[in-house]
Amino acid sequence: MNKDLHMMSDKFDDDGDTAVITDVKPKTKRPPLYKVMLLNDDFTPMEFVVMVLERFFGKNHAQAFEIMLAVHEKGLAVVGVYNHEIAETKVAQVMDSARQNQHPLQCTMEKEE
Ligand code: TYC
Repeated sequence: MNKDLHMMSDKFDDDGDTAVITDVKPKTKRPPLYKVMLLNDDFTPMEFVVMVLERFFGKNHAQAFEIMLAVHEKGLAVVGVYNHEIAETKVAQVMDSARQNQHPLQCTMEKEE
């Protein structure tokens, strides 16, 4: 009998003329995470940056002051790591608040490697 008549597919073909993929990647992938960063400038008041860190990033006053000083001294700092939607919301909250108060404070996000 011709074997091709009862073979379901090449997947079950054992005659050595076809390849079968056995090295399969695990399929679950964690969603990418994004670093949210504050940038230093010469004009935004220190106390405004501290307020932003308390209000939008859940920092207590001491943590907020420490992060604000790190940004002031180093030029920028990561203030939190979130999924894409939450990171976008944080950036928008900071940028809206800065604009409403006429401060040039900048907040950006960057995909984590
Ligand atoms: N450099 C500002 C000042 O001296 C303070 C500041 C800190 C501004 C952090 C922005 O992200 C910032 N008033």
